[in-house]
Amino acid sequence: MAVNDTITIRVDDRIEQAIAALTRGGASATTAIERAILESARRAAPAPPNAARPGAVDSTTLSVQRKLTREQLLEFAERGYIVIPDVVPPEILAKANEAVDKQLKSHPPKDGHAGPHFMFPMWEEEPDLAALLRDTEAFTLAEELTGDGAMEYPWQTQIAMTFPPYIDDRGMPHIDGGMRRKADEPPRTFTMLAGFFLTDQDGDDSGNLYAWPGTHRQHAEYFRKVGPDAFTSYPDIELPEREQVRAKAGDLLLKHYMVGHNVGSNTSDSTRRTIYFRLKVRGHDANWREIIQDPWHDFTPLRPLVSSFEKDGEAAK
Ligand SMILES: O=C(O)CCC(=O)C(=O)O
Repeated sequence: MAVNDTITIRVDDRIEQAIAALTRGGASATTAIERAILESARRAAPAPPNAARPGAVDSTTLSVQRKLTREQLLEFAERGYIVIPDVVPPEILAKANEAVDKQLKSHPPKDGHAGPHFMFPMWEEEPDLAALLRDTEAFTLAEELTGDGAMEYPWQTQIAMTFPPYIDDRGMPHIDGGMRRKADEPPRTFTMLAGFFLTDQDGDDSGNLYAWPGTHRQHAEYFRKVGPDAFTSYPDIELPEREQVRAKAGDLLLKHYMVGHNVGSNTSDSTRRTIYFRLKVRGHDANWREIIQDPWHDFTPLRPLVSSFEKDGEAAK
């Protein structure tokens, strides 16, 4: 071929998607390739025996590539949230706690404060918090609910602390990002909340998130009835019994965006620490009206599973 000949290369869409998935979150190409090699080695590794807790892996090596079980997928679809044990290895957990200590120095609560204290560092500002999502299996597990390569890393982190003693007696959930919004502003919806527990919350009233299971489906049904623009206040639904989300430090919560939730009481003798990330499927924002009426809009892999409990119109489209 002569030097000046032109070669036309047609880049396959799938290659473009793979490159986008590898370099998302601003990773350099080298880091992305290293990550891909590690991930592929993890997938190939045989699973060691592990009898600690159901679904647990060896958290010191994280040598097993975990998959959500069919039961976990069904539980997420039906109840709207799951807790996956032992996702964060101890060294990543320790560094995340140090990052929270650092943030507390610059954003301390008032002396004697009791109750919730939230801080919202940017994703790039606290790499040791971003590592919870990026350097563990968490993001891959989350994408089992939405499809591989479907989501992007978030731009912000939430540090949620509850200083004891605190009793939350509101008795009501909320949905993030829409309540009390101005009608001409779009709500700040997202796909899924990923929560990392930095402290044990395996008993009651230790700052556990309150969740109202199944309300993602009830809310969607409500918005199908009254229209999505009614999302300026809490939907008028019959609430199920509230639950306290129980987990140990190092566990991961995956919660459907539309599940009603709230800050929980902390009558224990220690401060509760949880880190949240609000994850979105690419292109999510343009579709918020459809999304709040169809709980499976962003959750393509769940659609074939939901026929056992979906009602009229809730079906995958
Ligand atoms: O404190 C928590 O864990 C929940 C916080 C919350 O409800 C929110 O940020 O929307």
